[in-house]
Amino acid sequence: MSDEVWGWVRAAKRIAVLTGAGMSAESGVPTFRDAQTGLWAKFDPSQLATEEAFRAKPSMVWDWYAFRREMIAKVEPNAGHKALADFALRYPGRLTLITQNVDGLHQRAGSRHVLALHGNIADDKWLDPPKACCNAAAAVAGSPPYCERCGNLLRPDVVWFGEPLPLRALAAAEEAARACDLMLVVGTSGVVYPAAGLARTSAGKVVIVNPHPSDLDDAADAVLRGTAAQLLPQLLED
Ligand code: BV8
Repeated sequence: MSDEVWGWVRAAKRIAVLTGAGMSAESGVPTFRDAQTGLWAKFDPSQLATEEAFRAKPSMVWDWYAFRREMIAKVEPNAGHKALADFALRYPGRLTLITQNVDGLHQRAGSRHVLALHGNIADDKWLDPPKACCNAAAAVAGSPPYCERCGNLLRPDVVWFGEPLPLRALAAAEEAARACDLMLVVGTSGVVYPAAGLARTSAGKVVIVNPHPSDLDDAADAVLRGTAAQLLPQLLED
């Protein structure tokens, strides 16, 4: 661990952290771009994580999310997730955690007020604006479940490509980027926007934690070639 970066963390009053799928890799959640095991390896993201795909093939897309949900339910947060949660507990108000991940592992590690830019895979919502008859608890079981009266479908409460991010979370993330004096960018390839753009609008120094090159390396003041579970405990220890 470079002493210089370690010094930046010590000195930072406001730290913003942006995480991606690599944050959960050591918990056993395949990343999106990881060729061998990557969920996307068989499918182009735009094939599955879009409203069009869901309307065209609702059961295929629903089953893909059901598969991911089952896998995520079996894994545990790793030492990287825990180091971020512990740091925030030790230094209230000093760290803003922004994630692209829908797996909920930051929250399960004890992180609070997580800005989940792309939603949460564990939650459902109605595909079309719900009518008086649409009661999720009474939805007919199926792939996906649906409203018996009007046929409205339940869908995962995640942000699909081409859909806007949750406004409050995005605004809070942009504010955190503008106000930070250090941004840790952990486990992201930096190709999906507007999330990746936060690293380019960071007012603070940008430190990347990633074992491999990413699209944001050019925006970094330091690049740490290592993993989230290895490096975050070292970076955030007192
Ligand atoms: C929108 C939820 C507008 C669903 C996801 C500007 C330029 C270009 C394109 C665009 C642009 N602006 C918008 C776009 C279009 C699009 C986009 O970005 N396309 C990309 C593909 C080019 N963006 C959108 O569509 C966004 N919406 O723009 O709406 C709008 C506005 C108003 C009104 C209407 C519309 C919505 C984007 C969100 C899509 N949803 N997820 C689901 O999960 O099913 S994105 C999803 O993919 C993830 O959430 C994540 O964001 C992304 C995957 O990226 P990463 O997390 O970085 O993962 P990846 O596998 O790629 O990389 C892992 C990294 O970890 C690697 O670098 C690896 O080396 C590293 N690693 C591996 N192991 C470890 C590790 N690091 C540390 N430790 C380890 N152990």
